Amino acid sequence: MTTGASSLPTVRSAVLSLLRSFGMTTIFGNPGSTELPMFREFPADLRYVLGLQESLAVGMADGYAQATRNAALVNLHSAVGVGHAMGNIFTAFRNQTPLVLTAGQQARSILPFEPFLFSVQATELPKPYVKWSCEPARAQDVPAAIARAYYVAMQAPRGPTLVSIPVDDWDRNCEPVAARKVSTAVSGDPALLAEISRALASAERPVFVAGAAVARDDAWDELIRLAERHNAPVWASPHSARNSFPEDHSLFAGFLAPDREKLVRSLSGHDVLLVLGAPMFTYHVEGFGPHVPPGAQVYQLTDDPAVASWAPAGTSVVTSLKLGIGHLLEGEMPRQRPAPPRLIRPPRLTGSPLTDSYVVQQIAALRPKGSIIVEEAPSTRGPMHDYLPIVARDTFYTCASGGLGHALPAAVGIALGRPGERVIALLGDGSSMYSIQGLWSAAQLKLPITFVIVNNARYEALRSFGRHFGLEKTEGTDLAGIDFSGIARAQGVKAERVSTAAGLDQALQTAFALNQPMLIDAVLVD
Ligand SMILES: Cc1ncc(C[n+]2csc(CCOP(=O)(O)OP(=O)(O)O)c2C)c(N)n1
Ligand SMILES: [Mg+2]
Repeated sequence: MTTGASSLPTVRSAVLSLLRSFGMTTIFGNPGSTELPMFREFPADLRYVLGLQESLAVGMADGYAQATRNAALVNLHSAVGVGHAMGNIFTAFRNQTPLVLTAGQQARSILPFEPFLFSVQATELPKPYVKWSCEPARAQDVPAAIARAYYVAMQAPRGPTLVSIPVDDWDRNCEPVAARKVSTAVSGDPALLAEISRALASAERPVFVAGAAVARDDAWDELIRLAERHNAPVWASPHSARNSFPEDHSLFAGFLAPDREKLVRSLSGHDVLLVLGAPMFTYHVEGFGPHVPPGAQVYQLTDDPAVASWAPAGTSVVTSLKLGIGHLLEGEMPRQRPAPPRLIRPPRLTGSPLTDSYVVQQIAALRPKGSIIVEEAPSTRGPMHDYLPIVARDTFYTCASGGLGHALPAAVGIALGRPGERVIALLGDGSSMYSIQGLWSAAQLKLPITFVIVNNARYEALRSFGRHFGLEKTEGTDLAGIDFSGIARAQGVKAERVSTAAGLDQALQTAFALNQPMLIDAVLVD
């Protein structure tokens, strides 16, 4: 029964074999002394993707995990690495992206002496933005901790987990841990789902609001079928981080504002409101009065029990969206209803002067079919809704948190996760600077990403918020004097600065034909 220690695997080989079983063979990170033994004799079937700061490693892993619908592994360096990563850990938590984070810890025997790089409360540091964290009591327990971290990260609501690993653990021996099948889907209460089916069937004017969980759960086709069956307009939920319904579909109603009064106005006149895979609701500004149209029957399907618990109105069912919508598709057929009015799109622009609206209009016109937009250009989001409709499944990503510094590295991760597909990172000049060194990773990995900088030489979103709060002048919002082409070229990325419509069109065509990254610095008129 008992085998000699030498015939047992090392912690390292037990963890690597788990990673292979979980399909986590791409590892994102920024290494340090306390992690080096993790990758002694780094195996050829694994790939280490270097981020030039930990926030980049987490952002890339987030994009990769979302693109592949599997947890990604991120290797962080002790307390300082977790600290640098924290902004994008917060975003991954809000995005519900499954990540297994490992953080290096000093050797167990010197921990009483507060050594260099010691992480004092390693498991507390990333809370509350990890779902679970652990520093195993013994080296032998590290593989089981990694397995648990993976299963927890993958269970809805998905999100990051962290294992703190003392540096001397990797070369110890342990019992191997076998990967298991652990279910991640949750099937909602059939009686409640039947009640929603009946309410939908007898509604006069139902309306749907769709959020990111529809896309995360790959329920794109199911939602189209449900909307068509009920002739129900579909709104995108406020600040949705994914695309859940084709924006060129006759039933697409538009984007709900993250503002209570405006949102209720948009939904008024409907007798049944069904919120699918979104919180009810994400607000960005204070508002008052009812959260939902008075008198409407309100229902919500969500994969997140917390979101169900704080919804201000109606009946909430905790369920995987694919299963939940699938159930609703089996319900009674509704009565005949007239088609809702079609969304009216604004007229085409000429490009003189060069505005953010023209930039996104031309991206829409010239981009390869099926290309993926990764957005972090705050004041361009409105123009994007008007001029750059997202029409195919899984072709739009942004952060759900509001934290800048995510999209640039996420674009790198998405491009890695979806090889051969065109990725377009639409970035504000300010936003791009939070993680600009991700351009280096794109160049090294030769990824077909087009980075478009919407260069208005300012933090425009904050200027407009300043007006909302009645400020006469908003301090700290001027960004003049940044040479984005120079920054890109210095990191090995081809770049062009454009300030006319013709220059932009030409640069977009060049960039979309390239099988490597290119940055376009689109300088707008004031
Ligand atoms: C990490 C982080 N810091 C600060 C902010 C506040 N913030 C929101 S929008 C914005 C300006 C972004 O500027 P830019 O990318 O140039 O876009 P623009 O507003 O000009 O469209 C800032 C600083 C934030 N959201 N996240
Ligand atoms: Mg700007």
